[in-house]
Amino acid sequence: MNHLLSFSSEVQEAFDQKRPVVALESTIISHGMPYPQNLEMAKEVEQIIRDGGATPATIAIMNGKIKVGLEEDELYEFATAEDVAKVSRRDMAEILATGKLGATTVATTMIAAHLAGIKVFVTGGLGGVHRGGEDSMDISADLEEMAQTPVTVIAAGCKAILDLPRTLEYLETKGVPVLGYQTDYLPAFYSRTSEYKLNTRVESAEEVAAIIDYSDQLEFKGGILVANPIPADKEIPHEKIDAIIQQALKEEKEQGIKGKDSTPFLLGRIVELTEGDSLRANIDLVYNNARVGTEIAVKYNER
Ligand code: PSU
Ligand code: MN
Repeated sequence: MNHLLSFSSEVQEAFDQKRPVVALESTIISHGMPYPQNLEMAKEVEQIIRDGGATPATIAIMNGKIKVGLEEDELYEFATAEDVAKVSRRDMAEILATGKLGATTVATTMIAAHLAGIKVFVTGGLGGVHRGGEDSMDISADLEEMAQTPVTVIAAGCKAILDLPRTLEYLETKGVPVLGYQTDYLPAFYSRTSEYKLNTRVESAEEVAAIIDYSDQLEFKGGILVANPIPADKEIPHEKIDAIIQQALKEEKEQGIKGKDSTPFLLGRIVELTEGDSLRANIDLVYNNARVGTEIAVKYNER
């Protein structure tokens, strides 16, 4: 094992007993949701994974180590501390070297999961090509990570703040399978569906586990995206959320917000503009992804 990794006792025990482990990210806690809902979400998502028969491993950077599995007081720290860095691939070595607190994005959670030998990772939404990305070149490092790190990510598609068709094109170019989980269309995070048709539809966790297994056998270095729609009774209809997203994007432009601050700003504004409805939907879709991701991890572990 890589010496930078530090396992919680729960995760260590799961590894020792060869039981399935599911990775979780920490940027969603520190930068994706407000306190106290972020802490409640972080604890509940772990419990859903345990209830499904796997072990949760929330990943974060502390004191020059990559923590794989956080204790409850550490979850609290990441949910409340003001000075937590948002750590993507670019930042990872620096934050380890300086011993700062770092919340891992999809990209760095994948890197850590791969070092630890964890194959399945549950989150909310994947980063992607930002709207206007053809000029700004703002393309999340998450996409490049999907191209080069063999971890399966369960997400509710990509946030509608992004350019969905360009994000799909990017993933296709990089050879990343996008599996619609019981859907033919790319889910649009807060809404169940978008107009963008996917190449592959899967019906069950077994099917996903088989695809991961064959990807391993091919020695592919890239990951797999499982696009799992938000439950019907929890979604925010397109018509409603689209206008709010436009408003948030307009304010972002006016305030000159760019780079790594873009995603947290937009998410936060959308929560305010929907008076918390988007936060509720965001939490519900994470729970739904945790149920599906746990089943996938269990089935993969049985192979
Ligand atoms: N989607 C969410 N909440 C989040 C993020 C995405 O619903 O908090 C975070 C993830 O950690 C993702 C990151 O990896 O935003 C992408 O940021 P950027 O676009 O700067 O790469
Ligand atoms: Mn970016």
